[in-house]
Formats: sequence, structure tokens, C-alpha cells
Amino acid sequence: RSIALIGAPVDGGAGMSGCIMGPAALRVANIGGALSDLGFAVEDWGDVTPETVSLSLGGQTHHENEVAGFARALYKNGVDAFSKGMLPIFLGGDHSLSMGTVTAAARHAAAMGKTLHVLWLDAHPDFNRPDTSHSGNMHGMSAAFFCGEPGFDGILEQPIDPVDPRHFHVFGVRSIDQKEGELLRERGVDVMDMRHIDERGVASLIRSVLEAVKRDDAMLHVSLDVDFLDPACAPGVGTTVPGGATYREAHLAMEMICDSGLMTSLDLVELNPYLDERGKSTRMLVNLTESGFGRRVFDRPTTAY
Ligand code: DIR
Ligand code: MN
Ligand code: MN
Ligand code: MN
Repeated sequence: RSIALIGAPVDGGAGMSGCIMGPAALRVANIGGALSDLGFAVEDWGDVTPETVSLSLGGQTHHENEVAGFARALYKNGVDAFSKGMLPIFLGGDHSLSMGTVTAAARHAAAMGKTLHVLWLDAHPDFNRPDTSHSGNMHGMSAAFFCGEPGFDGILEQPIDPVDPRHFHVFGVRSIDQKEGELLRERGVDVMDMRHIDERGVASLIRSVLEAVKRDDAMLHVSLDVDFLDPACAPGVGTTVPGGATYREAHLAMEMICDSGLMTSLDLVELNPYLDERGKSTRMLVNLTESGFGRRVFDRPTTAY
């Protein structure tokens, strides 16, 4: 398989700046070399050039032109990568970039007559609309956008292929705004919060997601937000929330995703190198990516995932 690394230095969607340095930090940590060593043909497409957009979403929403400019460029680059048979890994950048990456995956899925499932590894579901968001930060709205919620006209130039909210799997959440929670419930989003993980364990929950993807013969986009992890193992993010996934829980999730062979695209988002401790969170993201693409401690008996 070949992998396209696509950089998205956007940070206008986050509450504070710094994610703009994310793609550079991931390259300094040699994410491309790590994937080559695992046997992949890796092409680094560099950072996308955001388009120029002029729109206003209203409410407190801010930086919509920067966010939409990146979303449009990422959408085009993503569709291009899929049509070349490559697996794109998007190097963020704040989580608003998924407005472009997930819609690209959904477009490719629709063109192939398939559906798309999205696995969202995050402390937050990012399911706010401009009219429900308290912060106006668009990194908290990306999932609402690609699931087809109203209020986002003009972000992309063309209509999107909305993701079925029941195929939107939120994993590891521990911070949900009130109206956001009501919307998640109304739409039937598959929400697995930290208590679910405590009670049932990563393995059984991730297996159920992967089985749903397999059953639907669907594509799978994985979106990994640094704040999915406990701040103890990944402090380099603007929105740390206590009680996150441990080092091993996160690796297990990525290892199982790898074994399933189902992942067709990946976002690495919200890395803020300015807030990091000696590259800890950057390295964590690179190591998790390696687990997602085949790095193993030792052989395992062959079982299904
Ligand atoms: C909060 C925080 N729900 C908001 N969201 C995110 O601003 O909408 N923090 N995504 O990382
Ligand atoms: Mn997020
Ligand atoms: Mn988050
Ligand atoms: Mn289904």
C-alpha cells in the first residue's frame, strides 16, 4: 500500500494558536521514515495551500474563512489520494481540518458505492453547530458538519455526502456540551465515553466498531485527537481533559484497527508543539501511527482482530 502524508497547518479552529506547528513537528519526528520502515511506500505531499474563501457563519463562530480554505484544499487533496489508491494520513492542524478530510473520504466511498464509518478518538465529540457552540471554535464543529447538520453553508463549494450519524463512532469522550449531547442523542451517534471503556474495555468496544464496518463493507476513517490521550502521556494539546486513554489503551485501539485491515484514512490532529514537553506528544502520535500500520512487539497467534 502507499501512503500520502498531507500537511494541514490550520489552527484558526482551535481556541489557542500553536497547532500550525503540528505538521512540522510530526515530520521532525520522522513519521514518514517510521512508515517506510514498516514497509509502506510513503509520499509526502507537503502542506496544502489553503484556498481563499469569504463567508460568514454567524453566531460567535470565528476563523471560518481560514477553516473553509483548508477544508476545500484538503477535500481536493484527499479525493486525489483516494483516486490514486493511496491511504492519506492528514497531519494537523486543529480538528476543524476533518471538515475537508472526512468529506473527501465520504465522496470517495459514495463514488465506489460504499458507505463510510468514522472512528473519532477524542475527549470531545466535536458535534456542535454554529448555533449550539459556546466557544465559536470550529474544531468543536467538524463532526456536525460532515454528518450533514445545518448552519455550515458555503464551507465546501459542492454539496457533501453526509456521514450517517449511526456510523459516527465517538470513542473516549469525557467532555460534552449540553446541547451537543442532546443532538448526539437525537441523531443516534454511537457514543462510547470513558465510563464505557472503564466498564467494557477497549478491546470489546473497538471490536464492535470494526465488526460494524466489516458488516457494511464500508470504508473507515480514523480521526485521532491528541486529547483522546490522558494528559499524562500527551500534554501537547490546548484542551487537555483528565481521565483519558492510557498509553496501552490507545495502542491497543490502534493495533486492533491495524489487524482489521479496514482503515482507509487517518487524521492526526490537535498536536500543539508549543505546549508539549520535549516532544513527548509528538512521539506518542508517531508511535500510535506505527501501531496503526503494523508495528508489533512480537508475533501473535493468527486470529481475526
Ligand atoms: C467544546 C470543546 N465542546 C467546544 N471542544 C473541543 O468548544 O465546542 N475541544 N473540540 O478540543
Ligand atoms: Mn477533536
Ligand atoms: Mn478534543
Ligand atoms: Mn450500518
